[in-house]
Amino acid sequence: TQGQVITCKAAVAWEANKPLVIEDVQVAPPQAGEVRVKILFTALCHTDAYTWSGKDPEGLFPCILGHEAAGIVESVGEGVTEVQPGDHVIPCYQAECRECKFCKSGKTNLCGKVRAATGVGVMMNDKKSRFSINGKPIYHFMGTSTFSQYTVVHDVSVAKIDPKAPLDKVCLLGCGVPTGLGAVWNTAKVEAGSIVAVFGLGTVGLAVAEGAKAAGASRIIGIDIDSKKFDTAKNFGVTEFVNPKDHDRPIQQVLVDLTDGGVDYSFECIGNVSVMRAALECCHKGWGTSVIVGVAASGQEISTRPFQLVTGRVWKGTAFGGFKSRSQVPWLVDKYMKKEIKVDEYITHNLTLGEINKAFDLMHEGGCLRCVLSV
Ligand code: NAD
Ligand code: AHE
Ligand code: ZN
Repeated sequence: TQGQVITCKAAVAWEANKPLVIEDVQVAPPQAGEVRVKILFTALCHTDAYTWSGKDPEGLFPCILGHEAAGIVESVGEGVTEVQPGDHVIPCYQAECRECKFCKSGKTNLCGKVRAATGVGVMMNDKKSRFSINGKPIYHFMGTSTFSQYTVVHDVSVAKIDPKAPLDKVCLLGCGVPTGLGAVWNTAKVEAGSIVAVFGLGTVGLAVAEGAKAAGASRIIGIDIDSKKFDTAKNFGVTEFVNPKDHDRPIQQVLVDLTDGGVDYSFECIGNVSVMRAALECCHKGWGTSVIVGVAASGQEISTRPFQLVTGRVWKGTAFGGFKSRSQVPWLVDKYMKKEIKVDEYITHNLTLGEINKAFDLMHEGGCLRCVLSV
């Protein structure tokens, strides 16, 4: 297949909110600096649903969504040195080139090398897509497009992992779990003894709880409007549960009272701008830090009284938990293999690519954390 166009099945999002359609898609060979990957397993993340909904200003249609996956390198383009056919890999929507201003800064995991292309659904080389259906181009998504049996990614956007790792599990290390763990370990740098509040107990919020427990947090308060979430959340380290629906006061006041003045760290893992405000305002005066993890729709804005910041609260955000993708995803895989982090526990459903619309429906059900599709 090397050097040839591959025709394979992919789930195409033709239009916002219209069911995805399994199509025969032509996948062009990788060009210089590109890698063609056979995707074996992909999970769905809330961000896929967000872009599909049409609320993502970077959402382009028709496209192939998907960014939490694992597979095997099929072929590589000219000049690719770090992976070769047969390598087991995890695509990384947050690239790491190790050469750009961002990578060299040591201050961020964001990478500037291919971001301009991935934001407009094409590859960097020729600003074109490698996907087409009978000659009609189909856009890439997040530089990953994993809802396809084959995809083409930039070489800076692929992490080579231990071939012994089960791909049907470690696909989750492409997004949600690292995001939550890293928000705690890299972005907030939670210290032992801290009081932590987690808003939203989906996969990302539960991974925050897991990370906070590992960091030695003394209290981990989980906040969700779905009380059924608490039972599961306990297994990930949540020690107390608050449902905003059980209170008639603003949730930030409830939390400030529960914690003698506020929490040390809070994390918004929903994508709701009014919850982002509450998450900031439930922080302790003088030092409380709030991390925005959730992705909010186009046009949404955050607000608070500047006095909240003047009096020492800190507002931060995180992308992929601040992890440097190519360097640290393999390390996360190793941690999973050593049973130092959970992954299996976040997988509540297993379906096939052909059942992807059912998988999107499941995301709106309380009982679903991650659904892994065999591709
Ligand atoms: P999810 O839908 O599984 O979880 C969201 C949880 O929030 C659910 O349990 C839901 O009941 C709860 N919730 C909804 N409204 C609420 C409210 N008003 N108050 C309290 N709880 C509420 O989603 P997920 O896959 O865990 O992703 C969470 C968010 O993180 C999404 O916005 C996603 O786009 C974003 N995300 C960001 C990054 C990043 O790098 N920054 C990475 C992955 C995901
Ligand atoms: N196109 C979206 C951006 C959404 C966003 O913030 N994405 C996160 C990852 S979410 C993974 O589930 C991210 O990494 N952002 C940094 C980046 O470079 O995109 C919008 O709303 O405009
Ligand atoms: Zn994601």
